[in-house]
Amino acid sequence: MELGTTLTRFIIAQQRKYPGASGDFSGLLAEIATAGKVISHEVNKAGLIDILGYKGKKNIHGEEVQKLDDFTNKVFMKTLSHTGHLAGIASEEMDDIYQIPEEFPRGKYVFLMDPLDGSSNIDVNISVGSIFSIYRRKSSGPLATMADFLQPGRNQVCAGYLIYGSSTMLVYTTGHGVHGFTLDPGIGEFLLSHEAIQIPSQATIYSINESYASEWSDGVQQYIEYAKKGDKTARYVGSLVADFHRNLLKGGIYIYPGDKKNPKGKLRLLYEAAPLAFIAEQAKGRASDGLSSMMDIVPESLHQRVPLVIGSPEDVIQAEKYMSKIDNPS
Ligand code: AHM
Ligand code: MG
Repeated sequence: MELGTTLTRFIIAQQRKYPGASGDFSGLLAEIATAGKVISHEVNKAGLIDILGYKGKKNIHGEEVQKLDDFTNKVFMKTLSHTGHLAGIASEEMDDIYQIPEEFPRGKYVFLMDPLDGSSNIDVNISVGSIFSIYRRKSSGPLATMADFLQPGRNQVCAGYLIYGSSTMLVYTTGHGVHGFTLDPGIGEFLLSHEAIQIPSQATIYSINESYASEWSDGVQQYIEYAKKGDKTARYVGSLVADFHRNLLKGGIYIYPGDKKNPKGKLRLLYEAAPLAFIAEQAKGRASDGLSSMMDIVPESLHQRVPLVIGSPEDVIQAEKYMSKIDNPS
């Protein structure tokens, strides 16, 4: 479609193009976009938090100021609860499943999110993001069940992220390619800026926190040595959405491995790894935990952590070879 097309128009056109596609997403994506605008507006004022007050303090208007993690979580909950499309929500910021309140109709999907990924970077004006994932629920009773949420990434019907950077972008997939929209702050609309994104099959960037190198497995250590001896160069923001987004557009590999101290790594399967894996695969990239496809891992618990290797397919395959041959010889 023509660049500059609004998100709403694009979604309607996609629905017409794929007749089986559920119209439910129009409503949901529109509300996700609204939440993104509200959060973007708030994140852009982050430098004023000291001036306006921290959590527990009152701002100049005498209102309680929330931490941005809390704030973003609440924005999504409030914006999405009433849509009629969801039965429940799970979030990195909440211990348990949130059931859509009785006052609203309950729908056939569940929503999972990391409402503000990389939030430790916010004070120093580094890009942060929100990651989301949607599954069709398994159960049919009035309440969402844990089984509705503990589904392999392969079952996702939609995944995406918002990145609050030099501009705010919404990038999403419903299984028909990956599309990116940039917020035009002048008119308050997300406009199509990146249609059918495809990640380069191989690239020069590797992204990993090298300060943990002494804790890495031999396979990861040797892959990074190999990468450095070749033509690769390091780029690591320390904000997953920012690192992933750069690598998606320019090509590259992002690794957050398990290590001796934390065998499962740091990142969460359901809120971070699975949704980004869906996007990566739809952009012709690849994602795994080093051994198995990320999309096929069946979650055992809501906040489960998982090692993540994601990005340009040839680079990911190369890293997997090191990790499987050296760390798991059989
Ligand atoms: P968060 O969800 O608590 O923000 O943690 C996830 C973040 C990612 O954005 C980032 O890639 C990673 O933590 C950085 O971790 P580290 O400082 O260990 O490299
Ligand atoms: Mg996170």
